[in-house]
Amino acid sequence: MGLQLDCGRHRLDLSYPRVMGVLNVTPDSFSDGGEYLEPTVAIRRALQMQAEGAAIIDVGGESTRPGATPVSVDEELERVIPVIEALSARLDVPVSIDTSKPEVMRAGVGAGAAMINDVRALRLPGALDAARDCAVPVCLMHMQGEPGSMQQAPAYADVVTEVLEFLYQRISECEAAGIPRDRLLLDPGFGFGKTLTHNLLLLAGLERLSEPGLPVLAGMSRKSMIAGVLGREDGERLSGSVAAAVLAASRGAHLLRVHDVQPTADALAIVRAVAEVAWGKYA
Ligand code: YH5
Repeated sequence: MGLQLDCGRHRLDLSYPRVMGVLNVTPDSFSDGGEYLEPTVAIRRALQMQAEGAAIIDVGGESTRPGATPVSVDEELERVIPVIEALSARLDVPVSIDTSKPEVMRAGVGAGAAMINDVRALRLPGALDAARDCAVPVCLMHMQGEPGSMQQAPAYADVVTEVLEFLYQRISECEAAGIPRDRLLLDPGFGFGKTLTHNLLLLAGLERLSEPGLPVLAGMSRKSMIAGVLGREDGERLSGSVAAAVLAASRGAHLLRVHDVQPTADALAIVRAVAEVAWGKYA
């Protein structure tokens, strides 16, 4: 048995690449058009993603896209808590809460969330303590700058090394705050304070993110880096997103955060099958 992540009453088997399905409960998100504000609609979509092979559903109420408006604690709670309550009662797979706010972490885990996904890597005041008290796995993501301004002039001397150094720093802050290391996942934060070239360098060098020995999460689905390579800003990003997920999985990513679950799960089944024969499991 390979890597297993303990998520309360759930176990997440990360011994082969798995899909995290994105469920936005934001009215201002452009990929999903705010259609998931209604809990009944959110539940239907989450059940569909589960049936399509998602191993975990990521629920987020704060849009962190470039230029998105900040959301108050109360607004974020109103958006995500009813959805998390409904989903954790109905789904067979765990739910993660995509938030940076300590109050939302506590309420989300209280409502049944089995993982915290924080694009700010527990840097907001009180977030380390909240995550420690919640006692669920936490994904630490790298971001340069803040969502409002992060795409203005991203700069690195060596993007892979700097992202890795940031994540090592966050791991040690977590350990100092009493969060056990085996509860952490790492994410390079594609699109968060990075140019297209930075994003491609991170994907090319993703294997180095396994150096700390923690599970790696990658989220490139429908992002501008996909459109940037294709040279068409708007339009179809599915094939590009699936290709990026395959490349990340083949470089050791354990969890792929995606909007299009079925096609990604199919593509990852091929990665898994090839990896398993290459390990000599069936030779
Ligand atoms: C991530 O990478 N991303 S929210 C812009 C898009 C499309 C999608 C321009 N939360 C991540 O999905 N959590 C988000 O088109 C995340 N890793 C983790 N752990 C941004 C997003 C998106 C942005």
